[in-house]
Amino acid sequence: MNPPIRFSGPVKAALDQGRPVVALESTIVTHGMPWPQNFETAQAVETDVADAGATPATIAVFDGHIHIGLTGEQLEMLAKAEKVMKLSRADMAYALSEGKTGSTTVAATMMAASLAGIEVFATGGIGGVHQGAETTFDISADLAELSLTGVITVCAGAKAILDIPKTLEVLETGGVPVIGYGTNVFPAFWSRESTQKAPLRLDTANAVANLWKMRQRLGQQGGMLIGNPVPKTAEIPREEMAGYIRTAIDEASASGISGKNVTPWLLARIVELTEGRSLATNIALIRHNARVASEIAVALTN
Ligand code: PSU
Ligand code: MN
Repeated sequence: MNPPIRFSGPVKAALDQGRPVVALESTIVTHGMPWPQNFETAQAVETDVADAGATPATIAVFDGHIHIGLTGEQLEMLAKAEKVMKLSRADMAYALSEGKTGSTTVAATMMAASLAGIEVFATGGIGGVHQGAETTFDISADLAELSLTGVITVCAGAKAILDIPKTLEVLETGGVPVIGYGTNVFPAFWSRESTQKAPLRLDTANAVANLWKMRQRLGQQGGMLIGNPVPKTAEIPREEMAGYIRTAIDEASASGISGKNVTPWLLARIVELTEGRSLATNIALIRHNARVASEIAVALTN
């Protein structure tokens, strides 16, 4: 294989020397949060990773090349961009062969991280099975990617805009270990708890590293999902989110929002409905995930 990858200097040095690296996605920057919080958060997350002893590798596609580790200018360009592609497995190679620029979703970031030899990845929330998927068939490619690609993905669970029980079923079918990190309950992004149990539970970064190494001893190839609940001080309780989510989903279907636009549209609408509170929660949880992912990356090098 000969993928068109450009590494930043710090990421290249860390990988060459076997030091811990944490991959970070960029769709949260282009489609997940408004300016300027998207830019400030992307920078804060990189600092969080560095403070925890790992090298941050934010991933995006520029002019037909996968960039692993971005400059401040590249990050700012993405944060201000209005028309970059939101790339997933289905269109990653198209963006590269056509020389395009795009941000990477969980699925595309996992693909790129795996090609680059990065084993740990922090995001906010994964895509999943949408409510009403039995009629829309809207199931994020993130789930298939988790079953295919060998990257540990740290998230704050699945947003309650998704059908969480069906999302967990699809992950189980795909052979993806879903770990509650310090919790018995699968987290629901803005809220610490969903109505679902976490299928498995681990309490330390070392335990996650040991599980990962055991999967490698068994020759298992896919990813693992770590569900790390949002810190208590930043959470919005489930009962309170339920109303906002219902409103946003009803409006989206009435307006005919479909395909790739569904998740960004719902996230933006929920920021409005919560008068910005959901954004503050989103920022807190991604920073928390970055710290836990860094601890896991460090544990893997021990
Ligand atoms: N969750 C968030 N913010 C985001 C996303 C998820 O809180 O920006 C993004 C991620 O990049 C995820 C993508 O991979 O949305 C899922 O999109 P879709 O549902 O279209 O697969
Ligand atoms: Mn979708």
